Amino acid sequence: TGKEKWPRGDEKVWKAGMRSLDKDVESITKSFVNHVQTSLARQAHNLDDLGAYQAAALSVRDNLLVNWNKTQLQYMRKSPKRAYYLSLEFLMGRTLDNALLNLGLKDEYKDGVRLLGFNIEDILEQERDAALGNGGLGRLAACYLDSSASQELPLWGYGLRYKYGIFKQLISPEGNQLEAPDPWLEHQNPWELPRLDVAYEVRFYGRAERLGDGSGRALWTGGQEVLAIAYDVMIPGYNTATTNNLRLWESKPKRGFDLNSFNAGNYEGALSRFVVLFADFFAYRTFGKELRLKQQYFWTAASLSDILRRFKNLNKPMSEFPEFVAIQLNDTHPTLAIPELMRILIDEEDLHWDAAWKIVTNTFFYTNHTVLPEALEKWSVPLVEHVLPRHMQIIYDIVGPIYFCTLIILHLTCQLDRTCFSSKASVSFIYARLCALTMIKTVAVEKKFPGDRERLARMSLIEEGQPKQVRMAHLACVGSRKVNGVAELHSDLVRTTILKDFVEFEGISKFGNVTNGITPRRWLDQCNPELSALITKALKLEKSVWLKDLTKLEGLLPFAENKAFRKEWAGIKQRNKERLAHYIETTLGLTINTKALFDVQIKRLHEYKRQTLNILGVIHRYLTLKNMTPAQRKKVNNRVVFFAGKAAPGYYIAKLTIRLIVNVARTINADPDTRDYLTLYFLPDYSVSLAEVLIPASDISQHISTAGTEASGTSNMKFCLNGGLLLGTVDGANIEIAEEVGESNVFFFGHLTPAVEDLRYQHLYHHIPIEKKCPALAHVLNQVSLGLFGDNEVYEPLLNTIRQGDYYLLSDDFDSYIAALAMVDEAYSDTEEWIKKSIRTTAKMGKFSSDRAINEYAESYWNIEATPITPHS
Ligand code: T68
Repeated sequence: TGKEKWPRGDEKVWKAGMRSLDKDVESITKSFVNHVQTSLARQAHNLDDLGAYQAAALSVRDNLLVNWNKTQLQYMRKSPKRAYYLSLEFLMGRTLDNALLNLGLKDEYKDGVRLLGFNIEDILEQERDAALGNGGLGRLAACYLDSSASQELPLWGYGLRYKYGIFKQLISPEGNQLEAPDPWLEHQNPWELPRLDVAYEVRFYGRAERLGDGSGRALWTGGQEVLAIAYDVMIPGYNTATTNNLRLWESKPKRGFDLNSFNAGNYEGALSRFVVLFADFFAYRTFGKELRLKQQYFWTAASLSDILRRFKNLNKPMSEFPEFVAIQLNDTHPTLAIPELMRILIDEEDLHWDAAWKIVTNTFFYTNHTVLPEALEKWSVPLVEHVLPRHMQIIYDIVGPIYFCTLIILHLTCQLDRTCFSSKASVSFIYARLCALTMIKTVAVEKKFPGDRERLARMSLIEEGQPKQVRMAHLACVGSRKVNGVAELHSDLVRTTILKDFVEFEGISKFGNVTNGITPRRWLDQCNPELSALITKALKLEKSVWLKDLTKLEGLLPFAENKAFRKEWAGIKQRNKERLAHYIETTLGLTINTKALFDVQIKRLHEYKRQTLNILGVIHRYLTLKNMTPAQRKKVNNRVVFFAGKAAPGYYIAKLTIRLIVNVARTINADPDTRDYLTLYFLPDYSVSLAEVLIPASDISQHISTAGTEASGTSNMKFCLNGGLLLGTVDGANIEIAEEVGESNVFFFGHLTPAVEDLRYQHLYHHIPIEKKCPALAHVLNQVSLGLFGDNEVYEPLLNTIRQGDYYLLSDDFDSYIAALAMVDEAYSDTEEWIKKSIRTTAKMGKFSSDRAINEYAESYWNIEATPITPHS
């Protein structure tokens, strides 16, 4: 407001000393050289590209910090309701180019570094990807950060500062995936700001004792305490001063550590093991489940402490917490935040259970990212009890009455298990609440559905078994204000399958949908600058206008009819193919035929994503080509097939699929009969940066999951935004993309979701041998079995997943898949028509901007508002 008292010293002297934003080449080169001299202690004669990257990054960071400070100060002064995005993964990729774009300083830096003897492209190439995630879920979080800052929304991200990103993927000569660590912080990370002053204590293990006064409060003592230290990453909005924050936690041993609680021999090992955090499932194998649980708690507890501290600065009563705070749970990974907030409110803030529960259930929002049963998170009760004894009590207090009711109904009341209810006080507390009918309406469940025992068991937060397990999706659901899936079909499946009972009980209005989105800044303007420039020229709009309102792309539709425009459009696709070919040539030494249709499937390796269907389709094409005369072959479209993606290190079948792809590639790329018409590449070590080169070069991309298994997919959106067409199943966001761009511009195939259950049943109980059911596929499988691609017998376990059981329905969809590929060939032969399809596709992708998605969350979920940052604060 400018009216507040200056905090200390002479305001004028302070203000004179403040840095302002760089705006011209001169101030940029000055800042660059200053950083070379002081931050890097180097000089012009010993500065290489890496050093130049560091200097450029540091000077850009200074600019980001100017806006970051302004933003945080204004948030503090205006105290708007804020949203917090809790995600265990943020797949940010590279930062420098995005920061330059968002600050509007790309040209100035390009010119500046040229004056100093560097090329901006070479400098940008020096940056390592920040790969703190596995796939779509982590990249979505990164897109949402970009969009929330660009839409001027007060949103912070909270995550973990892993010392290692997802493993680096190497491919052995036999075609096996090997995993190497990714120590991404090896060189200094200029994009983070250590906040050594922001630290919280987090406790594990120990004892939790109820106070026994019927209040439900408890004392949690002993165990191990570690410190969470904050590292802040600046998140600049595009074309706005808003610069939000991503706070990542690092763990540090607490001084004055309780040595008694520790086996001295284990001290070193146990501590350093906790400090080393991994992004991927690798962690399970190396460090075990306990580490993952500790990571989840460490991160949620530190984040909640931080959020509460900020709320307390407002001097508002605790009951108003949900009016100032919305917390989004990115999948179930941060679900421990629910019992943790209950613990803080009850044990530390002295609130009654009901008041605390009301706050909690008005604060949290839960996004589900999968309905695959095997992917739903569950934690063993004994493990949670060991690591987080107080939280286990609270979970039982949430579920207790459900559990009691179930037991009462089943006449098993006497079999109360000591491990569940460790003291008399616990039992009496739960019983008191049961009698008061104030628990999560469990008695009401019984009232509403009298005698429906199966329903009670299904809805319980605790799954019976050896050991018992906490169902995190149920906990996230009952503890949240709203729940959503990530595409229309997926949200429907959430409502009708995994959370059906909760929908019937709590009402449908709690269960919504927010279809995923992608940021057009990174996924069009940055990765495809030529196309972006052409669009700007055609639309006759400022780039900043359509990049922030992507529905403006519709203005491209008439240009599909313009021959000169189509030529420009196709020329850009061609140059993007050459750029990709150049990249592959320089990194892998392979020569790519750029006069071919580029067919791309890039995503995590998983059976449900059916990379196997794709590679079997490639083999089918190869066998067909082999059977043709040279004259016949000449009529066939040339095709280059690209795969990229990582398999979880312990996922045997997925790794075998990689091996098959690599060895099929070896054989067919060397075959003089066919290699002019069909080649195949597995590009190792898929990353955000590799995606940025691949996506703009693709003609067709494959999104071919078994119907009902891919929640949304987001790369499908990226390809279509860049004028690539989609070959896919009627699944996830493919459906909504087709609704937008028109079915005539999408190549759909395969069975639909409602058929899947029956088809699986048939495989199990009315098995038809594959030779009879799908001879074309049987032939392909036989050729692999016979050793056409070497490795006799090695692939049998993979092939047998199809021959027996065929859970992902490859034999049901193979024929229609091959037919769809043929339709692609036919369509591609009509070049002009193909380019029209490409233009129309891009034109209709406006819906899939993550700006749209984040605004839906802001309005319909979090109830937060844009808070523009005014220049003079
Ligand atoms: C993906 N999920 C969905 N999970 O598969 C994809 N899981 O359809 C969707 O588009 C995307 O989320 C965004 O909504 C994931 O990426 C994980 O990466 C993951 C990580 C750890 C544990 C479980």
